[in-house]
Amino acid sequence: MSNYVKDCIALCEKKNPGEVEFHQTVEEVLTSLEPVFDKHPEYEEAAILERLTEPERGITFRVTWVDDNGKIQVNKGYRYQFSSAIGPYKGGLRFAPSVYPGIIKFLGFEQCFKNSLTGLPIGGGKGGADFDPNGKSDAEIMRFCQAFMDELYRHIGPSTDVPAGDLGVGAREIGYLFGEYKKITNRFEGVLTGKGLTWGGLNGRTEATGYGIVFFANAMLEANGTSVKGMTVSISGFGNVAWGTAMKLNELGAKLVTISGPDGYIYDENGISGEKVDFMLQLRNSGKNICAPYADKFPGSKFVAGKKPWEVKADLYIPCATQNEVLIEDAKTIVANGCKFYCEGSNMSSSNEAIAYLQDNGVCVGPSKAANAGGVACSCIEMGQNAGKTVFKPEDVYKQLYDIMIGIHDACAAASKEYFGKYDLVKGANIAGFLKIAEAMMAQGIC
Ligand code: 2IT
Repeated sequence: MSNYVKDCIALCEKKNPGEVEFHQTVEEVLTSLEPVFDKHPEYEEAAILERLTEPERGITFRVTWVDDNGKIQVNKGYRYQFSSAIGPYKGGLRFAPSVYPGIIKFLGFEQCFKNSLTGLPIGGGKGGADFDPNGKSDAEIMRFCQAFMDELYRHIGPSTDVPAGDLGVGAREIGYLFGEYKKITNRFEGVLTGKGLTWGGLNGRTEATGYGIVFFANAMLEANGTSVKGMTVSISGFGNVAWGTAMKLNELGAKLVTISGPDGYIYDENGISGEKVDFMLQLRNSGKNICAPYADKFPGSKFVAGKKPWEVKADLYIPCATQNEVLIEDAKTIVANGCKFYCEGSNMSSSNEAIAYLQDNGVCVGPSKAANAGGVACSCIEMGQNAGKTVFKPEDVYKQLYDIMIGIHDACAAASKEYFGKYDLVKGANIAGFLKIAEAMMAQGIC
């Protein structure tokens, strides 16, 4: 490894002690950028990596709210604004008990490269809170969102920073956050994306992430002489990303046989399609975060408690739940199952060790920062729709989304060919995403 890359990884670890998820993505991205610094020594002189690994701004704030029992609750809120080199900060908000700076920084750092890959003018940021929405009443969710926005509003704006949803933040939360922003600022503007369709939201945004993942995975398969049509596919999760992925897989003629939750996974040999896919939304809205009820509702399927779906034989695996859901032992299972294709849906689905094992054993890997960029790409289209005070048609959005995902695939493939002389979408995504940001930083001087 070059000294510059090695030193920057070490520096980041030293400056952000204990934030292991952030270290993981920085190591993964920086390591693949090595040949770029051989070709562009000026980037090292301009301290591009030291700057990119340090958020431009990080906000930590107290969120105080009152629960249904009248008890005062205090949570930690965050917004890390990583890079505004190519556009206003853009990225979701995650509400989950596991949220701490290491999670928000990993997501924010990844978001910079993902957003760059879309080809659209959006910088990178991420935020959230260590708040657990599961089991909370609707009124509690609303009070929490209002209290969260009471601080966040002063740091965001349509040309400054535009948050959206992530785990634990869906249409309902975006609604409450938007209502509070509007009340405080007296401005109806595109400050959040993922809004409802009657108040500025974009047709197609809800399913965009999942659809985009399948478009990307299919482009990867086609580059290898095959396609998802007729394939048996195993995915994890049952939330928004898994749902959109399931719909598009079915539409393109694949057979989906698994979904999963923190409680275990569902195996349905008859295929998860039609009303079974709709049922995923009911599971998500139950506020229980479990998938087991699927097996009670649909005879012929089975629930496997406490296990991950990777033990089911499939032609293509798409993790759609959360970070690090595929570890080295899971990668070994996937290889042992004879699978040749793996595409990340959730952000940083796999450990660095798992990716290396899969690739070393001939599995073609699609990285999340490329594959799931369709969500944020449509968020940017939503920003444009709001700025233009107009409404875009679903068919126009789907067409743009498709073109963007194919463009991302081709850009990753071209970058890996140029710098490594092979088809490696993992390295290609990092390089293609990085080059655009680095060029913008160089043009904008030392800041
Ligand atoms: O991880 C992601 O790309 C998102 N959660 C969506 C971000 C966005 O701004 O739409």
